Amino acid sequence: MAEGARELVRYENVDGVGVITIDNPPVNALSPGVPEGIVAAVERGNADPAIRAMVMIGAGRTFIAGADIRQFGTNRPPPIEGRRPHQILDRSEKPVVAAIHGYALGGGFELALASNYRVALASAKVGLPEVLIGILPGSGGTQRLPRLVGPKAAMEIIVSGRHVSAEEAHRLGIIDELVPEGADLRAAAIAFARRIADHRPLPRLRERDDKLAEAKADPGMFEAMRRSIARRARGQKAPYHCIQSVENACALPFDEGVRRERELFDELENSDEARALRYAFFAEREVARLPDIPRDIPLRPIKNAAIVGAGTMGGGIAMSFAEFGFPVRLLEVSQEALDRGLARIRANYETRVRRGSLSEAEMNRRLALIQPVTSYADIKDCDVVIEAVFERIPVKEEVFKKLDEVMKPGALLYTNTSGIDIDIMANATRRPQDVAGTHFFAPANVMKLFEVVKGTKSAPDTLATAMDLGRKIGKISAMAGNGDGFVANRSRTPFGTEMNIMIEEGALPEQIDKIMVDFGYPIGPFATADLSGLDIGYDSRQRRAAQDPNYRKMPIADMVVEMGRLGQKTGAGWFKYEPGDRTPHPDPELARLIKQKALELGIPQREFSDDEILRRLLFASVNEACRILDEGKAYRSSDIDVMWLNGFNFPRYRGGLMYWADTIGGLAEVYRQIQAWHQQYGARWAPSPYLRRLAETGTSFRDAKPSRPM
Ligand code: T1G
Repeated sequence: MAEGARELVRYENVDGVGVITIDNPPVNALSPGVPEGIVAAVERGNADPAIRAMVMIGAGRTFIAGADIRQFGTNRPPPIEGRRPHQILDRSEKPVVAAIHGYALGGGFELALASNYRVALASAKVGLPEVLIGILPGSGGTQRLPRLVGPKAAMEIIVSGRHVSAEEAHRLGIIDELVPEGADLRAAAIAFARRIADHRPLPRLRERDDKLAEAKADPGMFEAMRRSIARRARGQKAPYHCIQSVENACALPFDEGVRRERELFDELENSDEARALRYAFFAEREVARLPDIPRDIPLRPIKNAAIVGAGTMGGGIAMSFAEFGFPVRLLEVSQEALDRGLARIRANYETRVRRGSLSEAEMNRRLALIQPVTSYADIKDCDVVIEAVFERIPVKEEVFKKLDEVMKPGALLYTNTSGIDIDIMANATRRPQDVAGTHFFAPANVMKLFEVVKGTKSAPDTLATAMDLGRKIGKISAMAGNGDGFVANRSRTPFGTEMNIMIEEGALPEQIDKIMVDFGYPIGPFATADLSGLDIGYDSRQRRAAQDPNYRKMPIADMVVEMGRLGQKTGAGWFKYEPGDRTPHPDPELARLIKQKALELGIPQREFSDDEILRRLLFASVNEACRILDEGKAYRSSDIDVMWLNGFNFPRYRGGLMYWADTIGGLAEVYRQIQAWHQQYGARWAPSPYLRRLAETGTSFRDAKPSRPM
């Protein structure tokens, strides 16, 4: 090890137990030097006659979180077959105990599986999340886990990529001994190692085939799994390679299965989907970096919260806080509205309990954290309050005046507004520095995007605390500059404009929806509008038309609403719905009325190619995103991608709106097409100067530096 360089892998003899400590902050990833250190340490323990057993443990906050994802896509040297850590562990003559705290994920979990025993702290989690970054476990995980828990359970864990709690892993037989929270894991693992030091034969998963018999009894399990993931795995290869590799484990000798696993891995590492998913992974970490606020700025403590407004959004926000253990007071001045809000929350939980995705005990734990109140005096001591009342300026101003009178000094006053100028609420108080936007996306307890909006006077710690709060309630926080629609909704608005205009020009909702579902969206944009309710968009269009004489009306979209077709809630919107069934059905009667209206309006009708529809929708938003970046309302194009992935269900395996635009032949092509539509359609398609500059210099969004911080 170079002089002075920190030892990535330490080895020490603790009374005959060789303790191997991996020390590669922040998450003990298997970066270059770590696998080599592990191999050397295991071989050293085997060669040392004083050593009877070994313990492998992580320094810092976790075991090993997996291979170093940053190494993927680089032309790094291939592993030396036979000398890979999991293969050395397989050959160890002395028992190795993996001692797990924090996370054992990916390659880290695979090394634990290649160890003879596994002990874990009760709060630890294990998992094989490789599929989430477009690859598959490449160090024997698809061969060992099925031998430990059976192919069916293994496939579910590998194809979902989910984390498995130590308690569940212990039930499944993955963890041999649970170490109570707060106990000394290292000491417990050393004691365990002493107890089993002389047990022979050493348990090696490569030698266990009994659980694989499950596949003989149920050979259809692999096809069944392929069918069950078809919808959400559209366009992706990794989930299917995962299934194939588990199927290989049941059909091939162990070493052959490992060899095939490596081949399947090599096919995926540099696939478009793996590159895009790696990009998304790092973009969702980069988004937390605020260039103009110090990373170590002291945050305001938040031990409890208050929500003003028990409507759909207020209730969903309260559920987010309760899910992560925050006591939350839900304020509605009218008892009747409060009761309705609570009933909606309880109904939501009861549905999930019925479906088995939430235990009764967990539901009750969360309900106990939500305290309904009807007076502002009841929330005055809360550390943070989030206003979630009607999107009407006078109503919000009134709320913030009350909050200013009542809330303790230093309380954070956040608003969930989806587009009203934050400064209006801030200026209704004498403490604008404590005010910022915290914009949730419906349904608030489900969607991960948490848009933090900067008011002119928002203090840095007010903003930094909001970003941290989002993470603490399971969201992905992204900073947005103030302004109409902030960043996420503002970048999405042109998509909505173009979809409505293409309907006027002759496209049909079902045609546009199919193209976007084939592109990878879970449901199409018209079906999504039907789900949220068409009256919301209608009201907002009428408000804009009243404020702005140049606002382009959407006569056909308005016609649909004026016919009383509000979407699923009225059984018909852009599509028809059977009672109790959410499946959208094309409506020939509506198609006829649309055609008739378009003819009345004298709008020339024409056919559309799939590619034109896709580009009309997404290029419109790319152009608006460029305007946003040029105005300094977002720090990075990748932040906008994080918003589209977590706020609008943009298909993750395509990386994000801006990442996708980079990949379809360069921004010059995007710019050329937008210029053409500018000629054809006028002002709304005026190309952003930011886009023009990138196109002319051949710069991608990924390489572009933001025009200026917010
Ligand atoms: N490689 C490189 N950097 C990583 C990393 C990894 N595997 N995991 C985390 N980081 C960085 C991250 O970018 C951030 O950096 C910092 O660590 C803290 O992360 C052979 C091939 C472990 C649950 O997919 O899920 O093994 O921003 O903010 O919220 O079969 O990190 O500080 O500069 O996320 O506490 C499989 C990915 C790899 C796990 C912790 N493993 N990591 O969450 O911290 S493929 C994974 C996570 C593999 C084998 C295959 C999470 C976490 P920075 P963080 P966190």
